[in-house]
Amino acid sequence: MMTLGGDHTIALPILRSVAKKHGPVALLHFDAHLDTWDTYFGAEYTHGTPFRRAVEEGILDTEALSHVGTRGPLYGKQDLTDDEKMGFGIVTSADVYRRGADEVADQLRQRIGDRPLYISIDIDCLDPAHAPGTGTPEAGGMTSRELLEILRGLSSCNLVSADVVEVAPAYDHAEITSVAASHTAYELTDASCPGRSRPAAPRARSAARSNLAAEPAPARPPRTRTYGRAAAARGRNVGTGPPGRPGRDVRMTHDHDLVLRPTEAQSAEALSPPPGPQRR
Ligand SMILES: [Mn+2]
Repeated sequence: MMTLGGDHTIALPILRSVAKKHGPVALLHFDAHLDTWDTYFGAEYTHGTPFRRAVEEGILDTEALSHVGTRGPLYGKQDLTDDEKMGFGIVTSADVYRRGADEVADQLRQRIGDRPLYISIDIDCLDPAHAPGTGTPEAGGMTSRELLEILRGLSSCNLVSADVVEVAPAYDHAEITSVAASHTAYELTDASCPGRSRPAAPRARSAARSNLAAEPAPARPPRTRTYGRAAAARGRNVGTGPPGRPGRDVRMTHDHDLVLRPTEAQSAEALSPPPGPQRR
């Protein structure tokens, strides 16, 4: 079952229903915020508190709770310590950027194992560049590419139910948020298809990538071009510099690695102060 929100409050009654069928479930919570606050503006049941209520009600498996994309402001001093006590692990949006979607998905899969899994996606996990139409946008978020790739990397998990929430069309522009949310919902639908299995895909992709890094491609004579000095200074290819003038070796390998190396003359020039107008 997948639910489209609506604000994040709806996750709580949905989790109650899911737990009636599957027992306490693993939770993967994509969000800029923790949503484990005790109260929000004095209220117990709000879009900032559903997962604390769920832990209190015993409907979550506290061995497998994770936030992904976290970066938002805290509501109180105890927020992080309370959250940790409840059993949550945190993958910040900066972690996703630094470690990459495949590695994050691998670690989440290990944490989740074969437990029944609920995925709750607050669209504000994305950067406002990818999801401006939401109630509490926070800068520095994940890209839609990172979110979709992590979800694809979780396709072997036992996903039993999911939601996509906090899309606010009134704040959207050019359907940017709706496009991100609909593609996210599509990936979740695909991931929850019974009998569908792509367990090895993310690992295979990682392996292929590391193989490329470990074993260099077969040697091929690199094409070498010398560019004009002015072009090199601007980093643009506007033609070949005349012989004898300081230039820059540009080696373009077949897999499009571009390696810029200054010539000896340029290196020497860089060490001496640049000629410029005399100061008075
Ligand atoms: Mn939320």
